[in-house]
Amino acid sequence: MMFPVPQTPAVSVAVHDQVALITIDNPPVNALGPEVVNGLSKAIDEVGRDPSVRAAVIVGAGRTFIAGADIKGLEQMAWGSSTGLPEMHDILQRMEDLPKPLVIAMHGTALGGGLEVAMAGHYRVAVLDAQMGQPEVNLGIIPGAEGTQRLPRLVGMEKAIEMCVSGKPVKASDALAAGLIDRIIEGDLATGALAFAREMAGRGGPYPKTRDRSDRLPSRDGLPAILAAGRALATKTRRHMEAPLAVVDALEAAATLPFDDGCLKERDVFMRCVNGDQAKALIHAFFAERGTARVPGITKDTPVAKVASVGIVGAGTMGGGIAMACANAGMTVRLTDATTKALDAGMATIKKNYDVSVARGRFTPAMVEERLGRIRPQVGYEGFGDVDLVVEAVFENLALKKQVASALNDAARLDCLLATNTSTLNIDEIAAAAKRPATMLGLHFFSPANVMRLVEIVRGAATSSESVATALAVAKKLGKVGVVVGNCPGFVGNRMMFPYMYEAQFLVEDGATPEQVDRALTDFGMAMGIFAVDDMAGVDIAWRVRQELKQFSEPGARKPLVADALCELGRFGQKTGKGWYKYGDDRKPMPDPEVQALIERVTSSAGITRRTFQANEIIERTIYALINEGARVLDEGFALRAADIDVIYITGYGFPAWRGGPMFYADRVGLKTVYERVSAFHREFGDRWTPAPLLERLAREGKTFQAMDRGASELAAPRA
Ligand code: 3H9
Repeated sequence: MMFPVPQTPAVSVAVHDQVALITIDNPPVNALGPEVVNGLSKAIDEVGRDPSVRAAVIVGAGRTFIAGADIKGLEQMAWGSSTGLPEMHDILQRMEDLPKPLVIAMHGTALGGGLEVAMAGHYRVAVLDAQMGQPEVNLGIIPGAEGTQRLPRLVGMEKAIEMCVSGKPVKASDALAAGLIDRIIEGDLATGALAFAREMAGRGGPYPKTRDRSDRLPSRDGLPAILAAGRALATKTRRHMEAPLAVVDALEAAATLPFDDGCLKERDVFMRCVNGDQAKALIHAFFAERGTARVPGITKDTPVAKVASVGIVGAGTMGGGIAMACANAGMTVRLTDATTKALDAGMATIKKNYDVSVARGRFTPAMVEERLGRIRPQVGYEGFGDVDLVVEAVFENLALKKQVASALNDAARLDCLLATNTSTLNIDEIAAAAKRPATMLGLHFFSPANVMRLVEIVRGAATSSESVATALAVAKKLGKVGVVVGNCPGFVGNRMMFPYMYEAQFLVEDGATPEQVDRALTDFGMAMGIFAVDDMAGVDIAWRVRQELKQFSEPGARKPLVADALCELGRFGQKTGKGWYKYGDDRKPMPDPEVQALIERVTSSAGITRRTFQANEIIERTIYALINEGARVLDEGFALRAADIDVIYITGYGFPAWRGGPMFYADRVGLKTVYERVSAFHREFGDRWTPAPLLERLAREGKTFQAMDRGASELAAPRA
């Protein structure tokens, strides 16, 4: 992604009644690229030199104040193709040293380098819906423009640690309470900020320099406990990540070193982080997520239908979660189910989930009331002729889904987008029943649908570009990431999940324990181990699918024996209190000796020789199985880019973002190494490990998935 060459200067100065208004205009988000930095530097000089100017205000044009350093520049630094970011120390110091008041006026999101610029002003004002934060840790780096030295001076060390470790922005009202900003401006921001600047000039100097402050810094005695709590927070909440711990080292310097030395310390930590593997992976994940919106055949001119109202068919777990996601995004929802009983149960679950959000402080009771007010439970399709989108979320059964699709022919408007929430079924067969295939697609939400960010947008054979563009817009409106995928069994995520899950099960049959495999995976960074996931999803789901799959009926194909034995015992996972693990009231998985005995019994009667496994072998067998299938999906054209697969696995399957997703991870390991291990497993275990042709080709040519993405392909023809 390149920023367009600006038609107007990136930074301009206009004087209004003796107050200079410095405007930063670098679309889309006023990132601190070289033109902005140079322009800002010149503007500060100009304001300083002009005796007729009594004060100055800095604002951002367009949708936001500065949203941070240009992440493209950071990416180049991370990969060693650029030596550094623009030098900010001198500019920030000149801003603070201005003999006239400098007011920073913020709207939108003042993030990273944007907030760092703001903290070098004498005063900060913002509109009520502005947000400010230091999100650098989410990119694997730390603030690099003195933010770790100024932020604790303004808001105190504890708050600064919380903001820098979490990377989460604060709202203007919180920023005011914390001392980060001085005033909230109602009405026009620039007008209010100019008036505020005049007021401050009227009061006379000297004007407060953040770097000279120490009143909010902790005492030497109090510091160790605050830092220890900060490091504990980083270890607990940002597991395996280096930057959240590193940022505490830089923040510590604010309280122990003079300002300039603290800045040098920050620079050292910043350079260490930006040159590390995690920054490369997280920056890749950032652009990969935004890249999902680039779909062949969809341009800025592709018409996007307005979606303000939604009909949802099925008030079960998925339908209820989707209803909450839509209501949270301000849409009105008609939620229907076959019986009043099912509807009541669905609404009761929705209310219970909202109560949890209130208990956790995420929503106020008034917010919940408003959201609940948008969901109208009903039996039947009354009013479905008025909705803009229908999401069918009935039980995963093709005949039932076709029956609903056919009923929607009469109930929904012809231009209404029809979506089926399926995780495995053929979209085209369902679309044929709806008889309007151009406006029909799959929206594969992940459970809980009101929380999980991923939505696979499944494009059928006849789905129109307008429908896909509308689905992408809906995903964005819901605060989710929509990834367009092709129509193959399991689509992208679940299709890759099967070989990964089965390999884990074979490892257990070959001698590992479920807890050992899960531990290896969570140590690798997966949010959950695969056996804990299987227990949560229901061990019986794959059992039922497996009974239909051709793969296991082929002679010689290895069948997961223990999983079948568990299901035959009714150990379906969390819902039955027992699966691969046993569960108490707290739903925490506990190893179960009965499972161990079962594994030994089943494998011994099958004549399997068991042995011990090390964590690295567990990771290779599970994660390489995922990668090999990913390469196949990509080669067959069911995913547009390797990066899309990375986004799917990071946002939907708990793959660690700091490893960049499975395909990026494979690139980092080296595709030749991955291919050689896959080939060795193929020789040892047979056909299920047949190397994907794409993996073989890229390994032979010494290429990467990332390089391949640069010449992105079209989606494959959907399955017949
Ligand atoms: C930093 O500041 C380090 C400093 O300490 C060091 C200073 C020296 N750079 O997300 P969207 C692009 S680290 C380059 O879809 P939204 C984005 O790729 C930085 N590009 O919009 C997309 O391009 P395209 C700390 C950027 O409204 C377009 O803008 N800052 C940057 O949903 C729209 O983005 C951050 O980490 C950037 N900084 O959300 C903030 N930001 O259309 C990162 C965005 O071609 N950014 N783009 O695909 C965000 O969190 C969101 O983009 C934001 C807007 C909330 C700003």
